[in-house]
Amino acid sequence: MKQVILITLCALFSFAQVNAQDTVKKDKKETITLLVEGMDCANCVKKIEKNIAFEKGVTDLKCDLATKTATVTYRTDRTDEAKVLAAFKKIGMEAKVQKEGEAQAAKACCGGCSGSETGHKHKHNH
Ligand SMILES: [Cu+2]
Repeated sequence: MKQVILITLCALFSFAQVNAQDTVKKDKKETITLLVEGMDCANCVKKIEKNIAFEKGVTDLKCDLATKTATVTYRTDRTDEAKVLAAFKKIGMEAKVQKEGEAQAAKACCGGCSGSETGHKHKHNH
């Protein structure tokens, strides 16, 4: 009888362990496309890449200057959408989640701007 209990306990224990490992291993990733107001030249892109790419939980980042969008991939167990948006705010940029099919008409304030800051004024300081 004692042995049966021991085996049962053993089975239960290993089952619990497998379960625990499963939750640790899970790394769910989410990719969101953000429309970033104020991302209007190469300097802005650099600024985003330097800051957002190193945010906790962010695993991938792609900026598209032409559409003013940033595609961010993050681990859902480390961060969330609100935190990613807050990170943009921290560097002085307003980001909005862009829903699928809501493609934004590309409209750069200064087409061809290389970030030299000559000849035009940005709304923000780099
Ligand atoms: Cu700029």
